[in-house]
Amino acid sequence: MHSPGPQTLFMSLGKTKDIIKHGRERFEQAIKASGSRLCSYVERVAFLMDRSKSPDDNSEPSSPTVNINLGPSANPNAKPTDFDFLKIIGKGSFGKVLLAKHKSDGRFYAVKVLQKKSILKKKEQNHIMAERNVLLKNVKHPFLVGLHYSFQTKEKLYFVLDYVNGGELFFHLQRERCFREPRACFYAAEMASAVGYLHSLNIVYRDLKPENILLDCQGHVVLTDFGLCKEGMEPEETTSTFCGTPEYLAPEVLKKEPYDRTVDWWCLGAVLYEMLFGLPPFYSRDVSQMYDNILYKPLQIQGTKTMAACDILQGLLHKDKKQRLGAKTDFLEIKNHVFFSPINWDDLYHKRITPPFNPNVAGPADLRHFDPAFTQEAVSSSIIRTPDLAASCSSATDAFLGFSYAPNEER
Ligand code: ISQ
Repeated sequence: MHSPGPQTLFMSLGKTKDIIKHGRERFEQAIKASGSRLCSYVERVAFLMDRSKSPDDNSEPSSPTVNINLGPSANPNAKPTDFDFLKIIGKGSFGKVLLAKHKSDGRFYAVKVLQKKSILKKKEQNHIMAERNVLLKNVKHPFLVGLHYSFQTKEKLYFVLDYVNGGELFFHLQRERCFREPRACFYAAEMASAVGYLHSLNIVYRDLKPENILLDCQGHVVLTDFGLCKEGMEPEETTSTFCGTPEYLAPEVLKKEPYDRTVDWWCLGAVLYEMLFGLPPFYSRDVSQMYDNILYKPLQIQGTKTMAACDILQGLLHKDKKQRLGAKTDFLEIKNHVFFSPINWDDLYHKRITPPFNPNVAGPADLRHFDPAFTQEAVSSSIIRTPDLAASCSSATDAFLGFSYAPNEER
């Protein structure tokens, strides 16, 4: 079955040149500088927590023994030892994404592992877990990463996701500096299709940002990290709790004003701008200047872009969310914009449009598009023996190909 995946904290390759050095660090600095309240992933997951104790729980009160309602994706029979964990392919403060091979079916998966402890430590929100929970919705779309199933141990959550190995979109962008309009149009259309679908389920994605946009082996877009999006927002509804990530901050988010689904159209504009120009809109090396630019500086569009491209960027990156493209009829407005006139949306949805770029991956185990920092780290450092993993490790020591064990570290 397919439903949304959890947040991805997945870094891209080669963010070394200044022109492309616009990743997480500078935005994190930006956030610190601004004092904005970032509702972290921790908080976003916390609403899934059920404070009831596990039947087998006899540990200290602070132990992460809560059960989490994983919805229909929960597979009560699954366990970590079902997998051979091969490589780290993504990493964030709350967990890692591992390339894993299922021992029985021999297939490769991306398994996202989250520490319950780190989730609980930060903030607990006793939100009601009901149908409004994203994980309880049957979310399935060609450009959203598929969740096969999920399971939990005492300490961790595991999300068994499609393994997508065409690399991050922005890894390819960084190599090429910018994309021509038809290519940018194709990717933006696939993203818009996915975002429009989420909106139709009253899910606001919020996290459309470089590291969440992958390409599959054919070159189609796959968005990750939408499993814990802000959901249940009716069209007129807003929230003032910023739970986004610091890239592509919309003005209303920066100002800590209520935001709604139009925040996703701002983010789409930011991604499109970066695909066309090689840098995010309003970029400045000086973080506070960049903040100022987002809030007050008119969008500047230089170079030889078409009128259609200029117009859609102006529309999506409108500082006033009420006047932003998509504010009235949501995806329909985006779909009908002249920039997307080359797109047959039905063909797009059914993947009948040949992607403009083929990532040329040899097979499911081909890691060429993943950041060597992760894949090498897997070899050099990072296996941790927590109770959850001890069984997995002891039963299949050489299953962790390329891993060396470092007791007392976390995986
Ligand atoms: C699927 N394939 C590769 C990398 C991934 C990162 C996060 C979530 C899913 C993924």
